[in-house]
Amino acid sequence: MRQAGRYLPEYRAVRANYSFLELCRTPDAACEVTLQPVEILGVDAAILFSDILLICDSMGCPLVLDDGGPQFPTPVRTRADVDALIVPDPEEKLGYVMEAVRKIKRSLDGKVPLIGFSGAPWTLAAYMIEGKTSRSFEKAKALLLSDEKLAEALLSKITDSIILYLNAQLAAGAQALQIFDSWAGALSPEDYAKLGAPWIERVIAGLKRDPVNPQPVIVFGVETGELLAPLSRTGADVVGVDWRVPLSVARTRVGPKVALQGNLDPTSLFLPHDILAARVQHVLREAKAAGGGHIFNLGHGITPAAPVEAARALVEFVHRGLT
Ligand code: 1CP
Repeated sequence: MRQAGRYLPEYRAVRANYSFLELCRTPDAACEVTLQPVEILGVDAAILFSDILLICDSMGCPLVLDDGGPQFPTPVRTRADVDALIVPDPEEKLGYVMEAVRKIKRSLDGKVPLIGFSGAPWTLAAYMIEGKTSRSFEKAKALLLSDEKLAEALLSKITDSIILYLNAQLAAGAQALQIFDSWAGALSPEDYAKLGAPWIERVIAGLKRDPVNPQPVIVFGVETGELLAPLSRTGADVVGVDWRVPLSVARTRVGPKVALQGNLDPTSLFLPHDILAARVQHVLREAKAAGGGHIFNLGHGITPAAPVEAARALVEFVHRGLT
C-alpha cells in the first residue's frame, strides 16, 4: 500500500517543516518518513518516500505540487515539446532520491526490504500531456492516438528515463521495484496494447537486476480488470490487483507464472475492526485459492482520513494469517 502520507500525524509533523517537493528532495527527511510506517504499523517492507512525478520535472517538464494536487503548468502538447524533453542522468538530476535510498538502507539495517518505484510510461505521459490529474484523459488520448510518431517519441524518451532511474535505484540498494501504471484503466485493451504494456515490457527488459538474486518487479494499475493478462506478460514477477477483481479470478487472467498483490478495498479501513478482520480473511482465502504467490496489500493507496489504528490492526490481522 502507499504507506506514508497525510493519515499519519508523524508524517504531518515532518511535512509541516517542508513543502512536499522539499520533503522529497531532502534525503534525511525522506528517510524519516519512509521509516515511519515500518515503525508505526509494523509493515513487512518499506516504500521509498518520493513521487512518481519527480522524473517528469527532471526531464524538463516542471512540476508544481500544492493543495490542488500535482500540476505541470507547461504541459507537453506538440512535437517540439517532446523534442525539448531530455533523458536525465538520474544521479545528476535525481541524486537526492538515490541518497535517500542509501540512507534508508543504512537505517533499516536489513530489518525489512526497501521497495523503490517509478511511474509507468503511459501514466507519466498522461500527466505530462494533461498537465494535471484527469478523469477522462481526453488530451493525452487525443495526442497519443492521433500521432503515432509523436507517441513513439514521447513514450521512448520516458521509457529510457525510467530505465536509467530504476537502475540507479537498484544500484543504490533498492531490493524490489514497483512500476505504477495508475491510469492504465483509462485505456481500452486495444489502446493499452499500443500505449501501455509494451513500454512497461521495455522498462523491465532494460533493468540491470542482480543475476543471482534478481530484485522482484511489481506492476500495478487501477481498474485493470481487463488488462491483467497483458500486465502479466510484461516480464513482471508480481501483478497488483485492485479490489474490483477477486484474486481467484485474477489468477485465471494472469496464468500461473506471476505472483499477485492486493487487494483489500482501502475503504475497509473505515469499517469496525471485526468486519475489517473478516475482510482480511476473505482476501487471504482468495489468495490461497488463487495460489502462485501473494503479497497482501490494499487494492490502492491508503486515503488521508484513514484511521491509523485501523491500519495497525490490518497489519496485525494479516500477520495472524488464515484462521
Ligand atoms: O501534500 C502531501 O503531503 C502530498 C501527498 C503525496 C504523498 C504523500 C503525494 C502527491 N505523493 C505522495 C507520496 C507518494 N506518491 C509515494 C510515497 C510512498 C508512500 O506512500 O509510502 C508514492 C509511491 C507515490 C506514487 C504516486 N504519486 C502515484 C502512484 C500510486 C497511486 O496511488 O496510484 C501517483 C498517481 C502519484 C501522483 C500524486 N502525487 C501526489 C498526489 C496527491 C498524487 C495523486 C494525484 C492524482 O489524483 O492524480
